[in-house]
Amino acid sequence: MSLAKPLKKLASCVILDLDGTLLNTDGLVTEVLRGFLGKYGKQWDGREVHKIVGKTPFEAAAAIVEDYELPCTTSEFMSEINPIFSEKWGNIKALPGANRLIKHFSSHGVPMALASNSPRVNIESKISSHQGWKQSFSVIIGGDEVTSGKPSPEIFVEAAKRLNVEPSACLVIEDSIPGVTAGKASEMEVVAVPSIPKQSHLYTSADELINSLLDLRPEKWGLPPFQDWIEGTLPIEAWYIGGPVIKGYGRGSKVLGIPTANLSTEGYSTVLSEQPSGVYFGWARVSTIGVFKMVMSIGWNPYFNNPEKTIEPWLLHDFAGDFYGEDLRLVVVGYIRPEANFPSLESLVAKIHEDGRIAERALDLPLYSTYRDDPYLKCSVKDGSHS
Ligand code: RBF
Ligand code: MG
Repeated sequence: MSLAKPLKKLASCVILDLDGTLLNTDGLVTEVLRGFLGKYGKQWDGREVHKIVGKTPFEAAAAIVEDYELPCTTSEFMSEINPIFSEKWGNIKALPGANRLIKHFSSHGVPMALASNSPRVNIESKISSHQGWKQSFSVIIGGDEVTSGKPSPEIFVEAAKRLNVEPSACLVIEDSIPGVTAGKASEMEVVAVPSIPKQSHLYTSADELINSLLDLRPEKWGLPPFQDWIEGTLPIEAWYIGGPVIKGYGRGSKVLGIPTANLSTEGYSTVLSEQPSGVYFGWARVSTIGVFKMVMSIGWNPYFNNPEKTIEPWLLHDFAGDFYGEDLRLVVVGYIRPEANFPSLESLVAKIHEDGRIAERALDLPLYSTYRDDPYLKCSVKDGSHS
Protein backbone atom coordinates (compact mmCIF):
# COMPACT_ATOMS: atom_id res chain seq x y z
CA MET A 1 0.00 0.00 0.00
CA SER A 2 2.74 2.43 0.91
CA LEU A 3 4.47 1.63 -2.38
CA ALA A 4 1.51 2.84 -4.38
CA LYS A 5 1.66 6.32 -2.91
CA PRO A 6 5.16 7.63 -3.50
CA LEU A 7 4.46 11.30 -2.88
CA LYS A 8 3.67 11.77 0.76
CA LYS A 9 3.25 15.15 2.31
CA LEU A 10 5.83 16.14 4.83
CA ALA A 11 4.67 16.41 8.39
CA SER A 12 5.95 18.74 11.07
CA CYS A 13 3.65 17.66 13.91
CA VAL A 14 2.33 14.38 15.22
CA ILE A 15 -1.18 13.74 16.52
CA LEU A 16 -1.50 10.63 18.60
CA ASP A 17 -4.43 8.57 19.70
CA LEU A 18 -4.19 7.19 23.23
CA ASP A 19 -6.10 3.94 23.82
CA GLY A 20 -4.75 1.06 21.78
CA THR A 21 -2.11 3.31 20.21
CA LEU A 22 0.03 4.38 23.17
CA LEU A 23 -1.67 2.39 25.92
CA ASN A 24 -2.61 -1.26 26.17
CA THR A 25 -6.20 -0.39 27.06
CA ASP A 26 -7.68 -3.52 25.48
CA GLY A 27 -6.08 -5.71 28.13
CA LEU A 28 -7.77 -3.73 30.88
CA VAL A 29 -11.13 -3.46 29.13
CA THR A 30 -11.18 -7.21 28.59
CA GLU A 31 -10.39 -7.86 32.24
CA VAL A 32 -13.10 -5.53 33.55
CA LEU A 33 -15.80 -6.63 31.11
CA ARG A 34 -15.10 -10.28 31.72
CA GLY A 35 -15.64 -9.83 35.46
CA PHE A 36 -18.61 -7.54 35.06
CA LEU A 37 -20.56 -9.56 32.50
CA GLY A 38 -20.04 -12.63 34.67
CA LYS A 39 -22.33 -11.00 37.23
CA TYR A 40 -25.10 -10.93 34.65
CA GLY A 41 -24.44 -14.58 33.88
CA LYS A 42 -22.92 -13.62 30.53
CA GLN A 43 -19.53 -14.49 29.18
CA TRP A 44 -17.26 -11.96 27.52
CA ASP A 45 -16.07 -13.59 24.37
CA GLY A 46 -14.03 -10.73 23.00
CA ARG A 47 -15.99 -10.57 19.77
CA GLU A 48 -17.35 -7.13 20.62
CA VAL A 49 -13.83 -5.84 20.73
CA HIS A 50 -14.24 -4.80 17.08
CA LYS A 51 -17.29 -2.79 17.96
CA ILE A 52 -15.74 -0.87 20.82
CA VAL A 53 -12.22 -0.07 19.64
CA GLY A 54 -12.00 3.62 18.82
CA LYS A 55 -15.58 4.37 19.85
CA THR A 56 -16.74 6.94 22.37
CA PRO A 57 -17.48 5.40 25.78
CA PHE A 58 -21.24 5.77 25.17
CA GLU A 59 -21.13 4.05 21.79
CA ALA A 60 -19.02 1.25 23.20
CA ALA A 61 -21.36 0.76 26.15
CA ALA A 62 -24.42 0.78 23.88
CA ALA A 63 -22.85 -1.95 21.72
CA ILE A 64 -22.23 -4.16 24.74
CA VAL A 65 -25.70 -3.65 26.25
CA GLU A 66 -27.24 -4.58 22.92
CA ASP A 67 -25.01 -7.54 22.07
CA TYR A 68 -25.28 -9.13 25.48
CA GLU A 69 -28.94 -8.21 25.87
CA LEU A 70 -28.25 -6.72 29.28
CA PRO A 71 -31.36 -5.90 31.31
CA CYS A 72 -30.40 -2.23 31.70
CA THR A 73 -30.05 0.96 29.72
CA THR A 74 -26.74 2.14 28.31
CA SER A 75 -26.62 4.92 30.92
CA GLU A 76 -27.27 2.49 33.76
CA PHE A 77 -24.58 0.21 32.43
CA MET A 78 -22.16 3.12 32.24
CA SER A 79 -22.83 4.31 35.76
CA GLU A 80 -22.21 0.81 37.06
CA ILE A 81 -19.06 0.17 35.10
CA ASN A 82 -17.43 3.60 35.18
CA PRO A 83 -16.39 3.41 38.84
CA ILE A 84 -14.67 0.08 38.15
CA PHE A 85 -12.79 1.56 35.22
CA SER A 86 -11.99 4.81 37.03
CA GLU A 87 -9.99 2.97 39.63
CA LYS A 88 -7.89 1.39 36.94
CA TRP A 89 -7.12 4.19 34.50
CA GLY A 90 -3.89 4.91 36.34
CA ASN A 91 -2.58 1.38 35.79
CA ILE A 92 -2.62 0.88 32.06
CA LYS A 93 0.68 -0.23 30.60
CA ALA A 94 2.33 1.63 27.78
CA LEU A 95 2.41 -0.32 24.54
CA PRO A 96 5.84 -1.41 23.31
CA GLY A 97 7.49 1.54 21.59
CA ALA A 98 5.20 4.20 23.10
CA ASN A 99 7.74 5.62 25.53
CA ARG A 100 10.44 5.51 22.89
CA LEU A 101 8.26 7.40 20.41
CA ILE A 102 7.22 10.11 22.88
CA LYS A 103 10.80 10.66 24.04
CA HIS A 104 12.03 10.77 20.46
CA PHE A 105 9.64 13.42 19.16
CA SER A 106 9.84 15.40 22.33
CA SER A 107 13.64 15.51 22.31
CA HIS A 108 13.63 16.54 18.64
CA GLY A 109 11.16 19.34 19.30
CA VAL A 110 8.42 17.83 17.15
CA PRO A 111 5.12 19.21 18.53
CA MET A 112 2.72 16.47 19.59
CA ALA A 113 -0.99 16.47 20.29
CA LEU A 114 -2.99 13.79 22.04
CA ALA A 115 -6.49 13.42 20.59
CA SER A 116 -8.69 10.75 22.12
CA ASN A 117 -12.39 9.94 22.12
CA SER A 118 -12.02 9.29 25.82
CA PRO A 119 -13.21 12.11 28.15
CA ARG A 120 -10.54 14.63 29.15
CA VAL A 121 -10.50 13.59 32.83
CA ASN A 122 -9.92 9.95 31.89
CA ILE A 123 -7.10 10.94 29.55
CA GLU A 124 -5.49 12.83 32.42
CA SER A 125 -5.71 9.83 34.78
CA LYS A 126 -4.48 7.45 32.12
CA ILE A 127 -1.36 9.45 31.30
CA SER A 128 -0.61 10.62 34.85
CA SER A 129 1.21 7.38 35.70
CA HIS A 130 3.48 7.62 32.65
CA GLN A 131 6.53 9.73 33.35
CA GLY A 132 7.07 12.63 31.03
CA TRP A 133 3.99 12.06 28.89
CA LYS A 134 1.82 14.98 29.94
CA GLN A 135 4.61 17.55 29.46
CA SER A 136 5.39 16.12 26.03
CA PHE A 137 2.03 17.07 24.55
CA SER A 138 1.49 20.66 23.45
CA VAL A 139 -2.20 19.89 23.05
CA ILE A 140 -4.53 17.36 24.68
CA ILE A 141 -8.15 17.02 23.51
CA GLY A 142 -10.78 14.65 24.84
CA GLY A 143 -13.94 13.39 23.20
CA ASP A 144 -16.00 15.53 25.56
CA GLU A 145 -14.32 18.70 24.29
CA VAL A 146 -15.73 18.43 20.77
CA THR A 147 -19.26 18.12 19.42
CA SER A 148 -18.70 14.74 17.83
CA GLY A 149 -15.91 12.27 18.37
CA LYS A 150 -14.02 10.19 15.80
CA PRO A 151 -14.82 9.19 13.04
CA SER A 152 -15.77 12.87 12.74
CA PRO A 153 -12.70 14.91 11.74
CA GLU A 154 -13.51 17.54 14.35
CA ILE A 155 -11.10 16.39 17.04
CA PHE A 156 -8.09 16.25 14.71
CA VAL A 157 -8.94 19.51 12.97
CA GLU A 158 -9.18 21.16 16.39
CA ALA A 159 -5.85 19.62 17.42
CA ALA A 160 -4.17 21.08 14.31
CA LYS A 161 -5.72 24.46 15.02
CA ARG A 162 -4.37 24.43 18.57
CA LEU A 163 -0.96 23.29 17.28
CA ASN A 164 -1.10 26.27 14.95
CA VAL A 165 -0.50 24.25 11.81
CA GLU A 166 -2.39 23.22 8.71
CA PRO A 167 -3.96 19.74 8.89
CA SER A 168 -1.70 18.67 6.01
CA ALA A 169 1.33 19.23 8.26
CA CYS A 170 0.07 16.62 10.74
CA LEU A 171 0.83 12.94 10.91
CA VAL A 172 -1.85 10.98 12.76
CA ILE A 173 -1.02 7.70 14.47
CA GLU A 174 -4.10 5.62 15.19
CA ASP A 175 -5.05 2.05 16.04
CA SER A 176 -8.76 2.14 15.25
CA ILE A 177 -10.85 2.38 12.13
CA PRO A 178 -12.93 5.33 13.41
CA GLY A 179 -9.61 7.04 14.16
CA VAL A 180 -8.17 6.39 10.71
CA THR A 181 -11.41 7.59 9.13
CA ALA A 182 -11.27 10.79 11.21
CA GLY A 183 -7.64 11.38 10.27
CA LYS A 184 -8.28 11.00 6.54
CA ALA A 185 -11.39 13.18 6.76
CA SER A 186 -9.14 15.81 8.33
CA GLU A 187 -6.86 15.61 5.29
CA MET A 188 -3.97 14.39 7.37
CA GLU A 189 -1.49 11.62 6.70
CA VAL A 190 -2.43 8.59 8.75
CA VAL A 191 -0.31 5.69 9.98
CA ALA A 192 -2.49 2.87 11.27
CA VAL A 193 -1.17 0.55 13.95
CA PRO A 194 -4.12 -1.82 14.50
CA SER A 195 -4.60 -3.09 18.03
CA ILE A 196 -6.67 -6.08 16.93
CA PRO A 197 -4.79 -8.77 15.01
CA LYS A 198 -5.68 -9.99 11.54
CA GLN A 199 -7.77 -6.95 10.66
CA SER A 200 -5.35 -5.28 8.28
CA HIS A 201 -7.70 -5.63 5.30
CA LEU A 202 -10.02 -3.09 6.96
CA TYR A 203 -7.41 -0.35 7.05
CA THR A 204 -7.11 0.39 3.34
CA SER A 205 -7.72 4.11 3.74
CA ALA A 206 -4.63 4.58 5.94
CA ASP A 207 -1.50 5.94 4.24
CA GLU A 208 0.57 3.25 5.88
CA LEU A 209 -0.17 0.20 7.98
CA ILE A 210 2.40 -0.85 10.54
CA ASN A 211 2.34 -3.73 12.96
CA SER A 212 3.50 -1.93 16.07
CA LEU A 213 5.08 1.37 17.10
CA LEU A 214 8.46 -0.36 16.78
CA ASP A 215 7.95 -0.25 13.01
CA LEU A 216 7.33 3.48 12.70
CA ARG A 217 9.83 5.18 10.37
CA PRO A 218 9.36 8.90 11.01
CA GLU A 219 11.68 9.85 8.12
CA LYS A 220 9.03 8.57 5.68
CA TRP A 221 6.96 11.55 6.79
CA GLY A 222 9.73 14.10 6.86
CA LEU A 223 10.23 13.71 10.62
CA PRO A 224 13.54 12.96 12.38
CA PRO A 225 14.47 9.27 12.15
CA PHE A 226 14.97 7.08 15.21
CA GLN A 227 18.65 6.65 15.94
CA ASP A 228 18.53 3.55 18.08
CA TRP A 229 18.62 0.91 15.34
CA ILE A 230 21.97 -0.92 15.38
CA GLU A 231 23.07 -3.22 12.56
CA GLY A 232 19.52 -3.94 11.53
CA THR A 233 18.30 -4.52 15.07
CA LEU A 234 16.37 -2.51 17.62
CA PRO A 235 17.34 -3.00 21.26
CA ILE A 236 14.27 -3.54 23.43
CA GLU A 237 13.74 -3.85 27.16
CA ALA A 238 14.66 -7.49 27.75
CA TRP A 239 11.83 -9.86 28.48
CA TYR A 240 11.85 -13.43 29.65
CA ILE A 241 9.85 -16.50 28.83
CA GLY A 242 10.35 -20.19 29.43
CA GLY A 243 8.70 -23.58 29.39
CA PRO A 244 8.86 -26.99 27.84
CA VAL A 245 9.60 -27.36 24.14
CA ILE A 246 6.48 -28.57 22.35
CA LYS A 247 5.76 -29.92 18.90
CA GLY A 248 4.71 -27.11 16.60
CA TYR A 249 2.98 -27.43 13.29
CA GLY A 250 5.80 -29.70 12.21
CA ARG A 251 6.89 -27.56 9.28
CA GLY A 252 10.07 -26.17 10.78
CA SER A 253 12.45 -28.98 10.05
CA LYS A 254 10.42 -30.88 7.49
CA VAL A 255 9.27 -28.18 5.15
CA LEU A 256 11.70 -25.39 5.75
CA GLY A 257 14.88 -26.90 7.07
CA ILE A 258 14.54 -24.48 9.96
CA PRO A 259 14.03 -26.52 13.12
CA THR A 260 12.21 -24.26 15.56
CA ALA A 261 11.99 -25.28 19.21
CA ASN A 262 8.42 -24.17 19.75
CA LEU A 263 7.65 -22.99 23.21
CA SER A 264 4.55 -23.86 25.17
CA THR A 265 2.89 -20.56 25.93
CA GLU A 266 0.78 -21.96 28.74
CA GLY A 267 0.94 -19.52 31.65
CA TYR A 268 2.34 -16.78 29.45
CA SER A 269 -0.83 -15.50 27.86
CA THR A 270 -0.27 -12.01 29.29
CA VAL A 271 3.35 -11.70 28.21
CA LEU A 272 2.43 -13.07 24.83
CA SER A 273 -0.53 -10.76 24.31
CA GLU A 274 1.65 -7.78 25.27
CA GLN A 275 4.36 -8.49 22.73
CA PRO A 276 3.76 -7.29 19.21
CA SER A 277 4.15 -10.05 16.68
CA GLY A 278 7.41 -9.93 14.83
CA VAL A 279 10.90 -11.32 14.55
CA TYR A 280 13.02 -11.00 17.68
CA PHE A 281 16.29 -12.46 18.93
CA GLY A 282 18.17 -13.16 22.10
CA TRP A 283 19.67 -15.97 24.11
CA ALA A 284 18.21 -19.41 24.77
CA ARG A 285 19.04 -22.00 27.35
CA VAL A 286 18.08 -25.61 26.75
CA SER A 287 17.92 -27.28 30.17
CA THR A 288 21.37 -28.71 30.83
CA ILE A 289 22.61 -28.62 27.25
CA GLY A 290 23.74 -25.00 27.17
CA VAL A 291 23.09 -21.41 26.14
CA PHE A 292 22.72 -20.59 22.44
CA LYS A 293 22.02 -17.67 20.16
CA MET A 294 18.40 -17.56 19.11
CA VAL A 295 16.19 -15.82 16.55
CA MET A 296 12.44 -16.24 16.71
CA SER A 297 9.10 -15.28 15.35
CA ILE A 298 6.11 -14.39 17.47
CA GLY A 299 2.73 -14.24 15.90
CA TRP A 300 0.43 -15.94 13.46
CA ASN A 301 2.95 -16.63 10.68
CA PRO A 302 1.11 -14.79 7.89
CA TYR A 303 2.47 -17.21 5.28
CA PHE A 304 0.74 -20.10 7.05
CA ASN A 305 -1.97 -18.00 8.71
CA ASN A 306 -1.90 -19.91 11.99
CA PRO A 307 -5.01 -19.66 14.20
CA GLU A 308 -2.92 -19.12 17.37
CA LYS A 309 -0.22 -16.66 18.29
CA THR A 310 2.87 -18.83 18.70
CA ILE A 311 6.48 -18.40 19.72
CA GLU A 312 8.88 -20.17 17.39
CA PRO A 313 12.51 -19.84 18.41
CA TRP A 314 15.22 -21.06 16.07
CA LEU A 315 18.32 -21.91 18.05
CA LEU A 316 21.37 -21.06 15.96
CA HIS A 317 23.24 -24.25 16.64
CA ASP A 318 23.40 -27.75 15.14
CA PHE A 319 21.83 -30.15 17.60
CA ALA A 320 22.21 -33.90 17.40
CA GLY A 321 18.49 -34.56 17.88
CA ASP A 322 15.10 -33.29 19.03
CA PHE A 323 14.56 -32.02 22.53
CA TYR A 324 10.81 -32.01 22.97
CA GLY A 325 9.82 -31.65 26.61
CA GLU A 326 13.13 -30.08 27.64
CA ASP A 327 13.02 -26.83 29.58
CA LEU A 328 13.72 -23.88 27.31
CA ARG A 329 14.40 -20.38 28.62
CA LEU A 330 14.62 -17.31 26.49
CA VAL A 331 15.88 -13.81 27.10
CA VAL A 332 14.58 -11.66 24.29
CA VAL A 333 16.79 -8.61 23.77
CA GLY A 334 16.13 -7.16 20.36
CA TYR A 335 13.72 -6.76 17.49
CA ILE A 336 14.38 -7.21 13.78
CA ARG A 337 11.22 -6.80 11.72
CA PRO A 338 7.48 -7.42 11.56
CA GLU A 339 6.22 -10.81 10.43
CA ALA A 340 5.48 -10.75 6.73
CA ASN A 341 3.84 -12.76 4.01
CA PHE A 342 5.93 -14.06 1.13
CA PRO A 343 5.21 -14.99 -2.49
CA SER A 344 6.94 -18.35 -2.07
CA LEU A 345 8.26 -20.72 0.54
CA GLU A 346 11.78 -20.12 -0.81
CA SER A 347 11.54 -16.39 -0.17
CA LEU A 348 10.23 -17.00 3.37
CA VAL A 349 13.10 -19.39 4.07
CA ALA A 350 15.64 -16.95 2.61
CA LYS A 351 14.30 -14.18 4.82
CA ILE A 352 14.46 -16.37 7.93
CA HIS A 353 18.09 -17.20 7.12
CA GLU A 354 18.82 -13.50 6.78
CA ASP A 355 17.17 -12.94 10.20
CA GLY A 356 19.47 -15.65 11.55
CA ARG A 357 22.58 -13.90 10.21
CA ILE A 358 21.44 -10.55 11.59
CA ALA A 359 20.83 -12.06 15.03
CA GLU A 360 24.05 -14.05 14.98
CA ARG A 361 26.10 -10.91 14.32
CA ALA A 362 24.16 -8.58 16.61
CA LEU A 363 24.39 -10.89 19.60
CA ASP A 364 28.17 -10.33 19.64
CA LEU A 365 27.62 -6.62 20.30
CA PRO A 366 28.30 -5.89 23.99
CA LEU A 367 24.84 -4.38 24.27
CA TYR A 368 23.30 -7.79 23.62
CA SER A 369 26.06 -10.23 24.56
CA THR A 370 25.89 -9.35 28.26
CA TYR A 371 22.52 -11.06 28.45
CA ARG A 372 24.20 -14.37 27.81
CA ASP A 373 25.08 -14.23 31.52
CA ASP A 374 21.60 -13.25 32.66
CA PRO A 375 20.71 -15.00 35.94
CA TYR A 376 17.51 -16.28 34.31
CA LEU A 377 19.62 -18.50 32.06
CA LYS A 378 21.61 -19.77 35.01
CA CYS A 379 19.03 -20.89 37.57
CA SER A 380 18.45 -24.56 37.93
CA VAL A 381 15.50 -25.91 36.01
CA LYS A 382 13.15 -26.19 38.99
CA ASP A 383 13.40 -22.80 40.70
CA GLY A 384 13.48 -19.18 39.72
CA SER A 385 10.26 -18.55 37.93
CA HIS A 386 10.76 -15.22 36.22
CA SER A 387 8.13 -13.82 34.02
N1 RBF B 1 6.44 -16.94 9.21
C1 RBF B 1 5.79 -16.08 8.43
O1 RBF B 1 4.73 -16.39 7.96
N2 RBF B 1 6.30 -14.84 8.17
C2 RBF B 1 7.50 -14.44 8.69
O2 RBF B 1 7.90 -13.30 8.42
C3 RBF B 1 8.22 -15.35 9.50
N3 RBF B 1 9.43 -15.00 10.01
C4 RBF B 1 10.11 -15.90 10.77
C5 RBF B 1 11.35 -15.56 11.30
C6 RBF B 1 12.08 -16.45 12.08
C7 RBF B 1 13.40 -16.07 12.61
C8 RBF B 1 11.54 -17.72 12.35
C9 RBF B 1 12.28 -18.72 13.19
C10 RBF B 1 10.30 -18.07 11.85
C11 RBF B 1 9.58 -17.17 11.06
N4 RBF B 1 8.33 -17.49 10.52
C12 RBF B 1 7.64 -16.60 9.74
C13 RBF B 1 7.66 -18.68 10.96
C14 RBF B 1 7.95 -19.87 10.15
O3 RBF B 1 7.08 -19.87 9.08
C15 RBF B 1 7.68 -21.01 11.09
O4 RBF B 1 8.67 -21.03 12.06
C16 RBF B 1 7.58 -22.30 10.37
O5 RBF B 1 6.26 -22.39 9.97
C17 RBF B 1 7.87 -23.44 11.25
O6 RBF B 1 6.78 -23.74 12.05
MG1 MG C 1 -7.50 3.99 19.88
